[in-house]
Amino acid sequence: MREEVSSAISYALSKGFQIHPDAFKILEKIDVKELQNVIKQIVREKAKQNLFLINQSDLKMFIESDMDSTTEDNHVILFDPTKKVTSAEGIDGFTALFTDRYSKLMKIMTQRSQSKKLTSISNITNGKLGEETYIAGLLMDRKIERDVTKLTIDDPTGSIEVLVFNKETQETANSLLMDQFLMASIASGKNGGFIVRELLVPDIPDHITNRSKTETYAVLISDLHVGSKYFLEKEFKEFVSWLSSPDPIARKVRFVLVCGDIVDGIGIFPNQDKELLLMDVNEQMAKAAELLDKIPKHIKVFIIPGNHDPGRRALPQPAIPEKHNMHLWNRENFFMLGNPSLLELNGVRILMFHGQSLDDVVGTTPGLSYAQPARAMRALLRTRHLSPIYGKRTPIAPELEDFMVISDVPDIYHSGHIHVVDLDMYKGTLIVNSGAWQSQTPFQASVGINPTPGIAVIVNLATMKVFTRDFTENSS
Ligand code: D5M
Ligand code: FE
Ligand code: ZN
Repeated sequence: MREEVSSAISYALSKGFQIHPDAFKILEKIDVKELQNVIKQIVREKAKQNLFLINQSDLKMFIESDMDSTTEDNHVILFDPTKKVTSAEGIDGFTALFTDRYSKLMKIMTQRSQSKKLTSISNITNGKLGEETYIAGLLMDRKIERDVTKLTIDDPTGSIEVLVFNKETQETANSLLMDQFLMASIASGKNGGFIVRELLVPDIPDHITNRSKTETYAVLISDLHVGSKYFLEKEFKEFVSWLSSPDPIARKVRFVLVCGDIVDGIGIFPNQDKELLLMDVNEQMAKAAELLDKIPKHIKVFIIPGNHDPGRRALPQPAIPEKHNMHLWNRENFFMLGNPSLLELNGVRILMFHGQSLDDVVGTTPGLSYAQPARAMRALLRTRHLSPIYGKRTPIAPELEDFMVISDVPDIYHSGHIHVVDLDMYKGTLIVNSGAWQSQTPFQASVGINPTPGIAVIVNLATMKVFTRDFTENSS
């Protein structure tokens, strides 16, 4: 008998278990590297049920060839910025970025009937204002005064200031995000100036969600922060071992999506070292790899970076560079992608974006808070852009193309960063903020952020039914 097999058996016996003779034959077939883990899982699960015999059926599901082959696990990477980022320098770069943002969003807007009445801003400022005229551009400035909101809108031909008096339209105007695309119908005011009659944002259309043909589950997580004193290692290990457990849902998981902040990083904020357990980013990455490595091979793992991970900080971010995490890059079932990325899993389109810009959305929009990140994500979906606000907290690279425009409507829109699990369904798109595996840090306490760590979000891709599983001690 192989050494690994006998040590796994000894473990089970030491916990008071018996092993059915038929089970022995199967033990030999289980991947040696996973055997110890498999036995520990079974022991734990069965002990909970007061059953102390390991039989054939307990082990069968761990043999690769016995995996339910009807559970499809097709994936297509539709967009990954890693090889596309170039970063032109200086003003020229930002001009190109904003011009591309305008034209990509204009293309989306032309699907609206009102777009037939569009005219360029230079036409208006030159005095050619018809009966019903629409303009479209990016919101460059907003002044909210007592009974008027003033918007400055730019298109490639010029810039215009327009006035909003109508109370309802003012509400829309006041909730717009800076630098976002919008369309406005305008008329001449009696005392001069241009009065807004209607404001339109790109938004997503109501749509029927794509579904997987088989009952396949995707698990959405983010913000591990490995290396931080506050990383919940025990809970995360519980989660990873659940993936190879006999739980019937776990048996149908084929995808794990990790939405950034894998490690805590070094020098991300002042005095961070006081909160670190591992002081070297490569040590942090190695530790993360060691933990993630225990995810069984039949599960595909997609990883994007966040603002704490090594590599470029400005958006869009290329994948975490290979030199920091050889182990993850070298595994066949691991996919290291950039931020944002778009995937298709069994036909279901999933947009992954760490969510850095949510700080700016929450910070500049009245009524939004860190307690409900899905509402801030909904606001971004309506702008059809992942990070419109320029010049606040979120660093944006001067790319020649704006990769942050949401051109394709996703079935699932997944972010993290806020460390609070929150779910929402908007016009057929499932919005998921997948929380964190780091408990509240002193900084978060000081700004009143109450994280909900240790929870995984699980989606049945066949039905779009979504639920959470809590891996913290006081649960279950
Ligand atoms: O972000 C963790 C949480 O902390 C998330 O809710 C955003 C919030 N955060 C991050 N930086 C700031 C600043 N500078 N002010 C206010 N709130 C912030 P993480 O990316 O994991 O550090
Ligand atoms: Fe984070
Ligand atoms: Zn973050």
